[in-house]
Amino acid sequence: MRSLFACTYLFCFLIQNLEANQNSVKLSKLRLDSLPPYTDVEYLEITGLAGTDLTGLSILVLAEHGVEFAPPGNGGYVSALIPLQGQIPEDRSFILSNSVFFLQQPDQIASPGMLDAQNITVFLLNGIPNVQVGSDLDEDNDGQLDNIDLEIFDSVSVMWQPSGRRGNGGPVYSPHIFGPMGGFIIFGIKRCLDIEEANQWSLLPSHYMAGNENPGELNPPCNGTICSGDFNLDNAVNGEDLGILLGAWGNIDGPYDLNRDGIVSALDLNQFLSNWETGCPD
Ligand SMILES: [Ca+2]
Ligand SMILES: [Ca+2]
Ligand SMILES: [Ca+2]
Ligand SMILES: [Ca+2]
Repeated sequence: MRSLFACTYLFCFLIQNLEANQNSVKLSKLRLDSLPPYTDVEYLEITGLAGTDLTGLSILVLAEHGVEFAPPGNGGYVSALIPLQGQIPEDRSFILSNSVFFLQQPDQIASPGMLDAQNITVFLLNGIPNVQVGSDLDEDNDGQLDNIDLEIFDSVSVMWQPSGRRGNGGPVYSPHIFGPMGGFIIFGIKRCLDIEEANQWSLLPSHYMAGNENPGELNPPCNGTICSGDFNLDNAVNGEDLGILLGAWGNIDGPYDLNRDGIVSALDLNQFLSNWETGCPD
C-alpha cells in the first residue's frame, strides 16, 4: 500500500484549480411537457462546478412557427431568450422553470418556452444576443441561422418530426439531436454526464412526478452498473484503471469524476485508491 500512498502525494501537486468557471456550465435536463395531470410543467436544468456565476450567460430557445404545410417547416423562431441570474448551487443543479414547478424550488423563475410537439433547439450562450422573442433567425429555413453570431457553450435539439416533413418538421440548429422517435412525443431528456465525450442524452419519463425524475439532483450515470473505479469493466480495480484515471486528469465531468463534483482531480484519485483493494461489490 505504501506505493499507493506515495502515488497520492506525487499527484497532489496536480490538483486542479477547483474554482468555479463558466466553461464547466452545460445543459443537463429539459422537461418540455408531461402527460396529465401536470401538463404545464416545463423546466430546464443546468449543471457546472458549484459556485459558478452565471451572469452574462443566456438561454436561447428556437422553435417552429405554427404548422407550415409546405416542407421544409418554418424553424428558427425565438420562443425564449433568458439572461441567466445567480450561480450553480452546491448540488450542482441549477433549475430554471415557470412558477408551477413543485418537485424542487427553481433557482430562477422564467418560462423556458420549449413548445410542445415541435422541433426545438436550446442554446446555452456566452453573452446575450440582441434578438427579440418572435423573430425568425432562419428566414429561408435552410437550417443555418442568418446573420447572427452566437458564442455557443452548449446546445441540444429535440426533434419530434424529421426535418423537411410536411407539417411540423422545421429545421434544428444543434449538432446534437435527440429524436425523432417515430412520431412519439419527446416529453423530456437528460444528459448522460458520465459519457460526456459522446454528448449523449436519454429520455425522461412521459409523466412528470416525484420518483420519475430528479430535478435538482445530478443525473444518475447512464452506464449504471459500473462499479466505482473499474473503468475498463473487467471487474477489478487496478493499474490499468489508474492509467485511465490519470489520462483524464482535469476533465470536466465524465465517467472518471468518481465523487461527482464536476472535475477529475486528486479527490477522485483518493477515492480510486480506497477502492483499490475493495474491488466491486457482488
Ligand atoms: Ca438560413
Ligand atoms: Ca424560419
Ligand atoms: Ca478494471
Ligand atoms: Ca471529482
